[in-house]
Amino acid sequence: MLKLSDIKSSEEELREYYEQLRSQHVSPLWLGGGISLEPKSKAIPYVWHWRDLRPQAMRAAQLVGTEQAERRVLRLTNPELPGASASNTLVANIQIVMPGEIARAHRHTAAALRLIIEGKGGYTVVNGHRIPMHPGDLVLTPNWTWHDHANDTDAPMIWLDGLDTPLVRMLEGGFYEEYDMETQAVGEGADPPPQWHYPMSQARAALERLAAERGGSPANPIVLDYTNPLTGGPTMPTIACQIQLLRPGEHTLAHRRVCCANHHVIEGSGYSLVGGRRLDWEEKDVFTVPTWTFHEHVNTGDRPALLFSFTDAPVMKALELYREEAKAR
Ligand code: GTQ
Repeated sequence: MLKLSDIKSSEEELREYYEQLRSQHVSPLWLGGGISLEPKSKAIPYVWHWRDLRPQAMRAAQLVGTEQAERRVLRLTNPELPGASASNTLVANIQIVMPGEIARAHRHTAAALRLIIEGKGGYTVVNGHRIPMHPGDLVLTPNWTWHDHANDTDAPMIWLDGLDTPLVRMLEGGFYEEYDMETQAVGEGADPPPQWHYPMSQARAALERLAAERGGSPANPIVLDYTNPLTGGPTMPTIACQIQLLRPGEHTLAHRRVCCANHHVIEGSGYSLVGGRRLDWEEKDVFTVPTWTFHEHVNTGDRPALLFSFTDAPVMKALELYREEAKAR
């Protein structure tokens, strides 16, 4: 019988063997590339400032029409991600539609959300329903819903797009289809379906109610999940949305979760400590928190700060990969 101690191979033998394996498209696991001890994102914590983004969005509107650009969108690209997305599985993009413009109708299996940043109220048509878009509103166009955007006001409409395109690409599950007309016909009268429209006025009222009940303690953050009223679950199967109110001076406890998160500052100013980096933010900035990275938020202003965020937590939970933990103090 062959004993372990009898196994002796020369460097030359090994080199030859590995070379053969390579040519046969086979790889020995013992050389690495196996299982990690814990999640470690390639993405880094990063903030994009509105003072930089807004002028570039306006410039895009001067340079490129919505006939040329099916979607006039600027992608926020994490400095360490080659795939040009803000975070590992989710993009965070800025889209601009100028007065009188439309973004023509299409659908895709990637799910999308819009958090309205600026404008006087254009609209998105989702499967024939007209959904209004006011600053702070959350508008959803889930997997395979037809959607076109329009601006019938006299001011630019700018919003944050969140999509799961990197995830769908990785899963190789992407389909896309153009509508046979530029825009969808809109049904009359009916209220927008509530599972696609989460008005800012409701979110604000709910947060203020919660803040009044809770008073002030760091262990009791004022944070709400947006829930789909038809299912009671997260907004979409792949993307969860939250809104958090930070009281003036509030400094949240550091914690980390297995999910990537993109944040948008609806209002207020402060900073977040994310994996040892300090991200200073002001109104309308966007910042990204990679998976399994400790983070804490600080409101340095003299009024409440409102943070919107979207994450891939529903995916992690469905696959039983989700964990969270507070930082030991
Ligand atoms: O509005 O349909 O940011 O299809 C990227 C792809 C937005 C959209 C994006 C899209 C859209």
